[in-house]
Formats: sequence, C-alpha cells, structure tokens
Amino acid sequence: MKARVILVGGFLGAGKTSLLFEAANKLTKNGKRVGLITNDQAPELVDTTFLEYTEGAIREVSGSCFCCNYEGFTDAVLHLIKDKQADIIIAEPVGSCTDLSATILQPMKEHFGRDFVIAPLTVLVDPKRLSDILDGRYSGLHPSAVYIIRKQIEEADIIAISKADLLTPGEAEELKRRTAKEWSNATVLTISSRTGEGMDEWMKEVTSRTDAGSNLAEVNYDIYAEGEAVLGWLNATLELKGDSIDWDKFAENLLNALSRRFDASNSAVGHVKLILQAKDSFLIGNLTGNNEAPNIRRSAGIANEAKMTLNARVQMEPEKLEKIVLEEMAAVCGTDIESSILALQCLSPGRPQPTYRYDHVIKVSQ
Ligand SMILES: Nc1nc2c(ncn2[C@@H]2O[C@H](COP(=O)(O)OP(=O)(O)OP(=O)(O)O)[C@@H](O)[C@H]2O)c(=O)[nH]1
Ligand SMILES: [Mg+2]
Repeated sequence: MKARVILVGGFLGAGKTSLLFEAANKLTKNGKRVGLITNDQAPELVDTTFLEYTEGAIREVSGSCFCCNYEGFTDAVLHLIKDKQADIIIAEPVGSCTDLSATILQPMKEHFGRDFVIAPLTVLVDPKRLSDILDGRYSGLHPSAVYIIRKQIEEADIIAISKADLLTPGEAEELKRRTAKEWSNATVLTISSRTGEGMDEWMKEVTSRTDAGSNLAEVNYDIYAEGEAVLGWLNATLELKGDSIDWDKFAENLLNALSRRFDASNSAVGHVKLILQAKDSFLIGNLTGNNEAPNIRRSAGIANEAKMTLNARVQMEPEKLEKIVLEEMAAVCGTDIESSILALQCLSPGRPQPTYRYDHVIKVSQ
C-alpha cells in the first residue's frame, strides 16, 4: 500500500491542529502509523508541542511556509515515510497561506504521484468567519486578509466547516447550502473535532479519494502579501517559576489581559495560543477573535515550575505586539512568578515566494 499525504489548510484558528490531533488518535487506534507535519514562519510552535501528545511521528517545518520551502516540506514527507514507516501523513500549512494547489499539490503530483497518494486538499473554515464572508462582513480583518480566506476556500477540494458543535442542525445545513452554492467545485462538509461529529465522513473522503488539487485559484500576490504583512507574528517560549502556582489561573489571566489589550487597540486577533506544561500535565489556551473569552482545555495544575510556549498572530506591527505581550506577561507574573525567556521571535511575514507555482492541474494515473 502506498502512503498517503493529506493537507489540511484553512485560516488562523480554524481548527486545523485540533483536527490533526483527533484524526491522529483515531488512525493510530485503527492500527495506522501516522506522521504529522507542522509549519510556521518561526520555530517554537504550540502546535508541535501539542501534537507530541499523540502517538504520531512529528516533523516541524519552520522558518518559512511549505510553499516557499517545497524541499523542506517534501523532505519531511519522505522522512516520515522512509524512516518512520508512516502510512498516513497529515500536514498543516501556516494559517495565512494560500495557493497551495498551485505551489504544493501540483508539483507533488508531478514529482511524487507514483510514489505516494496525495489526498484532496481540505480547507477548514470557522463557521463565524464563513458566515461573515458570505454576508460580505470582514470580522475586523484587513480586506487583504479576508482575500486570503476567500482564496483558501476557492482552491479547496473539500471545504470543511469546522466547530459544527457551535451550530444548530438548521444553521449547519443552511451554511452548508450557501457554501456549496458559492463554491460549487468542492465537496462541503461540517465537522467538529470536539464532538467527533462529521469526523468519519471527512476521514473517509481523505483516505479514499485520489483527486488532489482539482481547483486552482487565481491569486494576486500583491494582495496576498499585504494580507500576511498586516499580521504581527510572535513566537516565544518561557520558563516560569514560583511557589505552588495555579497555572490554569495564570494562563487564563494572561489570555484575558492580552485579549483586553488587543480589543482596546482595535487590533483583529487572528489566533493567540499557548501551551503550558507543568510536571506531567499541560493546558492549552486559545483566543481566536476579539471580544471573546479564552478557550482553555486540560489542566496544568498547581506546581512550582512550568514551561510555556506562546504564539500570537494579531493584526498590528510586530514591535507593538512584542511590547504588549511582554508588558502583560510582566503584569500577570507580578512578584510571585519569575519568568525567563528561552526564545522569542517577533516578525511580520515576508512576501510569499513559492518554489513552484503551476498554472495547470496535473493529472496522475494511480
Ligand atoms: N467548539 C469547537 N472549538 C474548536 C473545534 N476545533 C477547534 N476548536 C477551537 O478553535 C481554536 C483553534 O483551534 P486550532 O486547532 O489551534 O486552530 P488552527 O487552525 O490549528 O490554528 P492555527 O494553527 O493558528 O492556524 C481552539 O480554541 C480550539 O479549541 C471544534 O470542533 N469545536
Ligand atoms: Mg494550528
């Protein structure tokens, strides 16, 4: 049996890593050897640390998106197949990336179409953002960032409306209907990695179909570059020390404080996420929009020491983002917690310069 490569794209906070986590656990239970690939503009990824809690073998491609580092991506795929004997590889590109059909799927079909199976491109879309887009609203995002989301959806083979547990059955049906009407070249599904609803249907599609990259979007790279450049991007890892600290409370306070600052400066939140590990337990916390309470899952309990990785993608200059994060960290730590920065990078993504960019769909005979 040939190994299979599944790409799961979609905008920041759409639910990609949560889906990879649940899918990896399901596939491992069914006796599959799973490989997972994460991707970011910089190292120190919450997603990689989180996915290490699955049985999957992980490769991180950081420093550049998959499309601008095609060799890095395909090396990761080959490593997982050859050295880790992975049968199924699931890869998550950077959430602000688009044009994956032209820059990843077509060249992969041409170069590796005989070696492994490339599954249809899944693009996850948060139902709230999707409704906003269908109604012509921007949810506070820069129009060029909304352009990226539209292009992501346009090139999808499978549009998966995520977080279906937040919708009533009627709302889900209506959103599915409107989406299928607007983007009629794709299969439209609803899925919830939280409740498992729609997971089997999605897994059946991506583990049996072989029609990867049937759609190509016409992407204007000036608008695409602007949509990425308006985002400040911060990745940091910190060591935290104190005396019997309630780390769940700490994470909640930090996310609340950051949320207030971003809302006060009218800066659209793409995704702010953190993973905090203390002893053998961990918590994961996220903010995926403005004026919303942080979402915190699992627990890091009470301990003296913790390690925290924080990734923030917020619509503001990187210097301002770094200043806000450092100020709020210091305020929440107060005099009780001593923090040392192990790694910190703050940037705004550069213009995407893909290794390959195909203008036609490659046919593969399996
Ligand atoms: N209610 C609900 N929330 C979900 C679901 N899937 C993901 N989320 C939440 O959505 C937020 C973002 O999830 P991630 O899986 O980290 O999103 P992502 O697409 O990987 O984000 P980036 O890597 O930053 O682009 C988290 O707070 C998740 O708990 C779901 O099925 N239902
Ligand atoms: Mg992710």
